[in-house]
Amino acid sequence: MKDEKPHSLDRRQFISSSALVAAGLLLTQSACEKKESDSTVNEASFKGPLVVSTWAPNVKANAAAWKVLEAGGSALDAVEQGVYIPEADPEDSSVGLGGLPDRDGKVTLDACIMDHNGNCGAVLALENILHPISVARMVMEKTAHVMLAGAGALKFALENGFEAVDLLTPESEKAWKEWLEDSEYDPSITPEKIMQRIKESHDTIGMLAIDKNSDISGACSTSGMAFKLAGRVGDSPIIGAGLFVDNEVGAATGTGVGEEVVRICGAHTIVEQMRMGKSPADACKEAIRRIIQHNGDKAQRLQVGFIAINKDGEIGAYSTLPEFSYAVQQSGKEPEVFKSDSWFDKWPED
Ligand code: SD4
Repeated sequence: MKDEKPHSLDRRQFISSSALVAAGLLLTQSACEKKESDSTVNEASFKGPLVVSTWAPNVKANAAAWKVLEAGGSALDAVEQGVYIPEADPEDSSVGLGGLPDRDGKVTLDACIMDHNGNCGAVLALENILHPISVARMVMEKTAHVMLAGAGALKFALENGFEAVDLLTPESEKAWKEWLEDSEYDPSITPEKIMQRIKESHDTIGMLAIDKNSDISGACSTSGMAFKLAGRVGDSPIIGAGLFVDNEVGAATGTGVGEEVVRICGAHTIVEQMRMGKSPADACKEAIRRIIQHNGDKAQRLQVGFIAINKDGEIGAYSTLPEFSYAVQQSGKEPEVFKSDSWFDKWPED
């Protein structure tokens, strides 16, 4: 276990994003150039833009969000456009098209979005829609509700001009059929499996952005835990768990075993910790500490990672286990990728 004090931002492990791009965005140990870096913008009144996403491959998503922000667009538009990238990527087996299905072979998507006014919208267990994040935004903007689930969410999407598409790719179907052979479900992903997923460049996207007006928005999109029970919903579409934005304080989002995030109201906990004065990194660490406390030894096999930003443009992250990465883009800097500090120094051996 690491010392109680999380590393300050300038001691974070830095991964050159240009190296990642050159390596086809594969995050491997050898591609991880560890350098001293400080991507913090410590100004009294921080003016964006800034965008931060879970997982290294989402430098591509950040680039799409950055286009919107650079042109003076809103953080809300930026996070929606950014999240489109993994949602439409068939190679990303944790989000949108090509997402791994539930144990009945159905791809069911969870997504939510929240803006600087505290408006929010979410879809849960939505099938056959390429961009669940836009349906979540439409729930926010065009209904009196916050969440729509399952068949109702699909009906709403189709009635509002979204097209039905088949999201199960041949690769995901193959993976599901292989899984059916022994049908074991273990949310405590083994190191090999998570390394494989990282190498294959995918996992749930949580994205936070600050625009030129200093307004914050966030979005989160996932196909959820692979081979989950039909109807299972994780943290990602739950406002306060997978995502929370408070324009006075900051925002947080996460990835990993959603049940653990829901149990501690992860993103809201982090924002409230920042409100009480903690840095984003310390606030993320406090949320992780609660997960560790609930789970005892079992926590050593549960990956959860959080990212957070505050109103001053400070960025922080923390995870239960190593290998959680996040991507950052901000004014005057090249896109960057960092490895988060983690509670445990290594994955268990077996
Ligand atoms: C879930 N938090 O459905 C999501 C899964 C995830 O990377 O983040 N995978 O529980």
